Amino acid sequence: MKNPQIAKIFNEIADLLELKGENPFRIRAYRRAAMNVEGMPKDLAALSEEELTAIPGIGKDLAGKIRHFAETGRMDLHDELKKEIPEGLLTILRVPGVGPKTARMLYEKVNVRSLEELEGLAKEKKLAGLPGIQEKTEENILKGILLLKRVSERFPLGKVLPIARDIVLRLHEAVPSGKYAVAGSIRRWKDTIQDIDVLGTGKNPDAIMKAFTRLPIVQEVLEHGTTKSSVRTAEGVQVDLRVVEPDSFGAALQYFTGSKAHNIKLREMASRRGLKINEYGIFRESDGKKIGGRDEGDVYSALGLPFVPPELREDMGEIEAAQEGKLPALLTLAEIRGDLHVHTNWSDGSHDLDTIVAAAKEKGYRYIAITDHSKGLGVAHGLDEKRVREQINLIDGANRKLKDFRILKGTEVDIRGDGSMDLPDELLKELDVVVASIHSGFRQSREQITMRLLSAVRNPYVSVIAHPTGRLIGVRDPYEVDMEAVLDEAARCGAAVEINAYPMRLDLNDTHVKMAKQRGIPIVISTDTHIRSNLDYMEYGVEIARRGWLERGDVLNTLGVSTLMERLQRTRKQKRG
Ligand code: DGT
Ligand code: CA
Ligand code: ZN
Repeated sequence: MKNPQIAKIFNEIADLLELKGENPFRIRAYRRAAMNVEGMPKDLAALSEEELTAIPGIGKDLAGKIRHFAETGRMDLHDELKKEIPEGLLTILRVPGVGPKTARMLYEKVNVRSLEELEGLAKEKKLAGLPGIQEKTEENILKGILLLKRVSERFPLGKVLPIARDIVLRLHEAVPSGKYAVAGSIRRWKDTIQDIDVLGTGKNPDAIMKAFTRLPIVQEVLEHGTTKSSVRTAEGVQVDLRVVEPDSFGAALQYFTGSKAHNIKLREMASRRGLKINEYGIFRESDGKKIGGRDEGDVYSALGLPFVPPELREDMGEIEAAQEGKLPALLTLAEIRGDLHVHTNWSDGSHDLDTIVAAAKEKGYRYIAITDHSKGLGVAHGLDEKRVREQINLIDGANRKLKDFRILKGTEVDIRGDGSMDLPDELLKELDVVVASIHSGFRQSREQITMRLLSAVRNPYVSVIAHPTGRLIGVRDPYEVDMEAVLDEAARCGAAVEINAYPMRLDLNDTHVKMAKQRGIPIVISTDTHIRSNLDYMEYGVEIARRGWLERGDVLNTLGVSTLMERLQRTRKQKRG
């Protein structure tokens, strides 16, 4: 379906013409065409010129342009205008309070070509005094830029998932007869989220809508309707609630879970089978009869497919796999037997050994690895050789008193700037699990960082590379690293890589997880717990694993403790050659 694409291009043409100061009638014609095209139920690309000109606002000229676009994927006028006018000016147009005249003036007088340049000049107070710009205007431009940035910001999953769950819980409390679900990218467990999509159904939609707009988290009601309402929370997250008929709930849940790409492909499959799928249900095209939509599974069964788990719905091969009966048996949280990256108050954790062990036992785990930081990490009270040995003794003693639970002796050894390990091999050798990671020198060159990670991978006693890219979502970008080289070497050596489940990290990410799986690299999912409640983050790690198509057999901490220990020892032998 090319309609939204065509609408967007028409709108951009209008913007660009406006920036050029062109004839207002011509500009309006493009805007009107964009609007009409967007709302067309039929695919424009499939229409003849005659059928196109029947659409209000589409004359011979625009019809020709649409045909040309359908055939070539290009629209010449759009391309020409984009060559003439810097792309960044289009963004500036989106700043509340900056119209095309101002944008053009800024470009001509002070050569502003991007949002960043505009922000810089406004901050330095270099705009006031330009034609039509007073001090106040300058302030408003800055405010507008902030707003625009906030709107285009994506939130870390860990920030919005708890909000989304809270909303569903409170809706249940307010209108218990209703049914509610979180949809959108949250349900697919994407690591960053644009907005929260919630779905509801029930006998009393008005009551549900009312309850929603009065939730305590609501700071601003953006829209209050009978089928859709939108609010903004104090954190600046937008939440949309859609209320649908009960017999459309499944179809709507499928539709609003996305991803868009996944849905588009399903709809194409449906139309080849003479079916139409939308957010209201599944319909036979021949007579318009509704054949399903109450349950989400209806959508997949109508297409002869097994249910596709939301985490896979990215049009990354899941539909083909479903057709061939080759969907993975995705890992589940219940299959996790232990946590291999846990801190205590020996370094920067909050609890003593006994407390964290008790918390892990409560979760039903059979083992945890204590992996406190090594001495190089002074800020975290990293352990030197002497203290590591003391901790080893403590753990040996504790293990003697434990039944059906094992504390694995470990460390999170710092990978130093030169690629050496922060603790000597003789000591690492005595530990069950050695987790290695980078905590400094994030700005080193790609070559240097890759070299450091490679040297950790090759170290005969390093079991796992922890948080391999160092990113903190929304805070710190990943360091520059040749991940393929690191993973290739991990595959060769048998070293494992970590999915760090800490919500700000989620590192490896889904894409890297797939790359690791393709290479047959064992994966460990760990929480990097510093305080006992962090143990619950395992869920996030498992979900990233699921987005990376992992099955139980791909993940080391699904193993029982003796098998796990054998695997770790075998890797050490393999590495020593
Ligand atoms: P986000 O919000 O950017 O984190 O990602 P999503 O996937 O939640 O995207 P969103 O909120 O725009 O839309 C929610 C779902 O609704 C999306 O995954 C699929 C469906 N959807 C929204 N807009 C369209 C559309 O124009 N076409 C189709 N086919 N599906 C759409
Ligand atoms: Ca969304
Ligand atoms: Zn750690």
